[in-house]
This record gives sequence, structure tokens and C-alpha cells, in this order.
Amino acid sequence: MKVVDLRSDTITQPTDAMRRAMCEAEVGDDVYGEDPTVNRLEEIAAAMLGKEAGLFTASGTMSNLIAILVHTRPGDEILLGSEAHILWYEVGSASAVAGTNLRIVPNDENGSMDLDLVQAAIRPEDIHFPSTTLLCLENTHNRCGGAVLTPEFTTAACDVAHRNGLHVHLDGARIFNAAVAQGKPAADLTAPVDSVCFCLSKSLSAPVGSVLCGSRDFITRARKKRKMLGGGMRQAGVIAAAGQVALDTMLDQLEKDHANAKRFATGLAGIPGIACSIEATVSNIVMFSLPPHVPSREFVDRLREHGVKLNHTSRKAIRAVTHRMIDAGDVDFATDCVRSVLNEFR
Ligand code: TLP
Repeated sequence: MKVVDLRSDTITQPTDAMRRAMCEAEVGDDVYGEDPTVNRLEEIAAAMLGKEAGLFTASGTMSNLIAILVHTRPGDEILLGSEAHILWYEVGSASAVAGTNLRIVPNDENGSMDLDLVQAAIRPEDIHFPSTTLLCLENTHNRCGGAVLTPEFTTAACDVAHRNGLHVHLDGARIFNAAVAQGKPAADLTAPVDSVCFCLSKSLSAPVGSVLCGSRDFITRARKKRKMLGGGMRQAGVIAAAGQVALDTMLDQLEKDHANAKRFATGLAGIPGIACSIEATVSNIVMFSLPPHVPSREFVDRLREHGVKLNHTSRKAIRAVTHRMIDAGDVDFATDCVRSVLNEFR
């Protein structure tokens, strides 16, 4: 049976070139800083994001947590968007592990925030208050349907934060999607932030890993936090090698993923009863909702029986993510399946 898996770009498998590079990787003990493949990956990643240094970590979740641990102290307050991945999907680590208080600012549909609300949420000095020390942004924005933050918004947000003594961390799990969607170098999107991480294991198709980037001093401190979390990975060059191939070879195909997402959104928008914004589909994530009488969980289960895998993100919303292993024919197959499964609910 044909299976089209649009649950996430995390399901992408390593390419043949990645598997070869993993086999042949020159390695050493990375806790001693002696893995040449990891070191090279960290240098390349930092250069691509316009930062002084990089740190290879196990996952996006670990990178975000390390950034929070470096930028804050227990009891500090972090400002973040109401739809932030850190808030929804990282098991509360910012509170449970870093001991920070989370203060939520509503996300606009395009992943940005009203900067007047950000400013208003920053606590003044008061003996009763926690200190607000960090603002977190996300680009592309997962729960906002892969929306992209413009360099102008990021700069303006950083201005507000920096003026008030906060640092800014950017969860750029899909920063290269954001760059391709705007036709700009990734470094243009990350210039004003103090730290940024991106994932190798999503649209870039590597099997494992994320790189956290920032100033040399930030990364020195981040390296120690990574060790504290048990993330010192020894001969990690075996997986970092795939990450290097990902950065070398996978950026060019992101445009195809975005075109397929647009194609899917266009097909879905043409199905009576489905709400899907074609204009809002700007990267590799497609969000759509069903008619009120159709429960999204049951719809997703039924769709799976037809060979199409999607994720529901709320009682109403469903998410699809295009990636390297999806072509236009798969998208059309998925569109047809959505149409016929919806008919089963009439
Ligand atoms: N997102 C995953 C799930 O956790 C929802 C996905 O399938 O999209 N930041 C952002 C914006 C992310 O989308 C993700 C993963 C992460 C961080 C965490 O990365 P990992 O999975 O490597 O810990």
C-alpha cells in the first residue's frame, strides 16, 4: 500500500551520501574537543549563521534548553510567544530544568508578537518581581503554520529586548526554510539575536542533531551546560558527518518542499468544508481545519487507513509537513485522500 507520511520533516532518512560520510568520518573524543568532524560542522554552521562559534547538540530541544540555561538564572522570567515550541513541546524543561518562569505574549498568526506587548511584559526592577532576562523567538514558526519572521521584525524585537537588558534566543529549528522562503541568506535573519539553534534532522534530512550558535563566550558556557545535561557525545563525528553533508547538499531542495506545501494548500483550499490559507503557506508546513462536525483526531486516524499520515495539533487543526521524501504526486494523492475521507463524514 502507498504511504505518504506528512507528519513531520523529522521522518526524513539520511541520504546515501550521508551514510557514506558517516562510515568514513574522521572522529575523536569531542568532550576533549578532539573530534575534527564535529569541530568542522560547528565552524561551518556558525559561519552560515554569522556567529562566532557553534555547538553540536543531540536535538533542538537540547539546544533550546542549553540556551535558556546560559542566558538565565533560576527564578528569572522568560518572555515567549503563546505558540512557541519551547512552551508546547519541550516537556516544560525551561521550568523543570532551568527553573525559569515563563511569561506568555500572544503570537500573531504570522509568528510575530506585538512589540508593545513585549515591552509591557518586561518587569521593572521591584523587590517582588522575577527579573526578565530573555526573549525567545521562533523562525520558521511551527504552530503558526511555518510562518517566517522577517529580518525587520527580528531586529525590532531585539531592539526592544536589548534596550531593556534582555538577551534574545532564536529557535531556528527550520531557519534555512525561513531563509529560502524569503530569498535571503540565513545570517540576515539571525544577525541581531544573541543565540540561535537550528536542526539538522528536520528538512535537512540528517538523522540526528542540532547546532547552537552564538558568541565564543556564549558557546564556551553552553558547552559546559551540554555536558551537565549528559550531552557530551564522544565520537560524535559519526553523526556530525551527516550534518555536514546536510548543509552541503540539502539547502537547494527546500524550495521544492515549499512548492509542494503550496500545492497541497491549494488542493486543500479547493475542497468544500476545508479551511486552508494558500497565502499563509510560505514554507514547508501546511495547516488546515475541518468542518465543525468532523473531529480532527478521528479524521487523522481514518486518513491513515488510506495511507496518508498527518498530525492534528488541536481539536480543529491538522498539520502536514513536506520534506525531501515527498514529491508532487504524493501531495496529489494526499489531497485526493483528504477529499474522499471527508466525504465519509458527510
Ligand atoms: N518539532 C517537532 C515536534 O516536536 C512537534 C515537529 O515535528 O515539528 N523547535 C521547533 C520549532 C521544532 O519544530 C522542533 C521539533 C524543535 C524545536 C525540537 O527539535 P527536536 O525534535 O530535535 O528536539
